[in-house]
Amino acid sequence: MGFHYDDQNIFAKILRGEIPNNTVYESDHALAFRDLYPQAPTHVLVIPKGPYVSMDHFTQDASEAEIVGFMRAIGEVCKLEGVSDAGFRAISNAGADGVQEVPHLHVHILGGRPLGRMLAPET
Ligand code: DGP
Repeated sequence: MGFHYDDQNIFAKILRGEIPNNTVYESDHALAFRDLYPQAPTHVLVIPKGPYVSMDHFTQDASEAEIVGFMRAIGEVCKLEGVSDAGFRAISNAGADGVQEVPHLHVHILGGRPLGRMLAPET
């Protein structure tokens, strides 16, 4: 399967500075900012700066430097947000079944309260 990246997605616009964001952390390869609709006291989105749709796209096509930079950014965000002791959840939704809304890879870092079970029961 080929991956198609739409450079008009909202996170591409954030990366280009066309839309404001509440930045938590930035490096050469990653940007982390607060989710507009937080679902927990800590709800940060970590995105790579490159044009990758999803985790599978990124881990198949990104360079080692991009992958290392992105994963390190997740660690930095956990440290900055102080969630390591109590715990947190990292989620990356992909595609239709994953209910991904924004087609630029992002990892949600959620914490600051007990988060319940990983998945809601099937409805
Ligand atoms: P997902 O369903 O995994 O694709 O989650 C997309 C998240 O992006 C969702 O939690 C809401 C957030 N979001 C959507 N638009 C914006 C925006 O313009 N700014 C910020 N900071 N977050 C956004």
